[in-house]
Amino acid sequence: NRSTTRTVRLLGAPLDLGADRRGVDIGPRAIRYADIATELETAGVRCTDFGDLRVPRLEQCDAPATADAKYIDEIAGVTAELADEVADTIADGDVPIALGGDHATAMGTISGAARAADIGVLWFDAHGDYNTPDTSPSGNVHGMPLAAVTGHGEFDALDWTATPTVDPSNTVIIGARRLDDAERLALEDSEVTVFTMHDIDERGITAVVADALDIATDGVDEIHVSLDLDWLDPTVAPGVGTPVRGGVDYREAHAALECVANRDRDAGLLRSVDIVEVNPILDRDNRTAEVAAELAASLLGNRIA
Ligand code: 6HN
Ligand code: MN
Ligand code: MN
Ligand code: MN
Repeated sequence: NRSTTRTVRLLGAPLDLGADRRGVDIGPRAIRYADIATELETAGVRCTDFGDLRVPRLEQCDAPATADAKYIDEIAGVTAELADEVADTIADGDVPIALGGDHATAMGTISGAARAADIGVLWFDAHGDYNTPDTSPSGNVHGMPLAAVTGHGEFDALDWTATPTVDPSNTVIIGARRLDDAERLALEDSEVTVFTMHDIDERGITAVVADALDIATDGVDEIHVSLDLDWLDPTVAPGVGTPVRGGVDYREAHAALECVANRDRDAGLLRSVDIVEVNPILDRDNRTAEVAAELAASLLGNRIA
């Protein structure tokens, strides 16, 4: 059982080099304006804010050297810095929440979190993010982070992926409903577990998340939670760059993260979090950032409500 009051440290990662649609770099600011700090404090969690990492602006970057994995060198630099901040945060006994930014952010969070101990990963997403530079239809690195951190594919620019940071058998995707063809085949060949929206429709969200937790924690002590806001249905979270109809609704999202929180309350397993893909330019009245802030409280809160 973990001690009752934890401290969360917000790490802003205004990274937009991994995605095509502009605006996701404003995500950290929008989530702060949606008052994530107050949401967390209200849920019984202390909250500190490290501010934003420095991220090169797209306009200042040279044209991508490779169309296979655009801006991979710049992304490698940013995620390496984020990994250091995440590792420092954990060493201080706090829980890092990286505020993205596009989902390439997660490569930094996860590699930093995996430095001191083996971890499992829960990946809440409409997508698999399991492309590689060889399979990606877009060349956008935000479609590749889960491959990178599980040691699938060649990522020359990312030296920290020389050894896989997480074991694919402790890696679970929840809510998938749009996989690219090659990505789907690669996932079928891998030890990554994929729970689709169909699984959630058939079995219900809490049963699926209970299974996911069992798989992610099998043989490891702690987990990383990666929350892509496009996991939710676009009617609930419209401010995302790659929306896909048919996602979870607000109640399912809340229930899912509360399941994780309940298990965490018993076992103290939540090591790190990222909240990504909030794009305020595509949003309506900052709704998606508000959902992100509220779900952070569902995940980390000390109360059941
Ligand atoms: N995300 N599978 C598509 C691609 O370009 O690789 C979309 C990826 C979306 C990534 O939402 O984090
Ligand atoms: Mn994603
Ligand atoms: Mn996604
Ligand atoms: Mn509840």
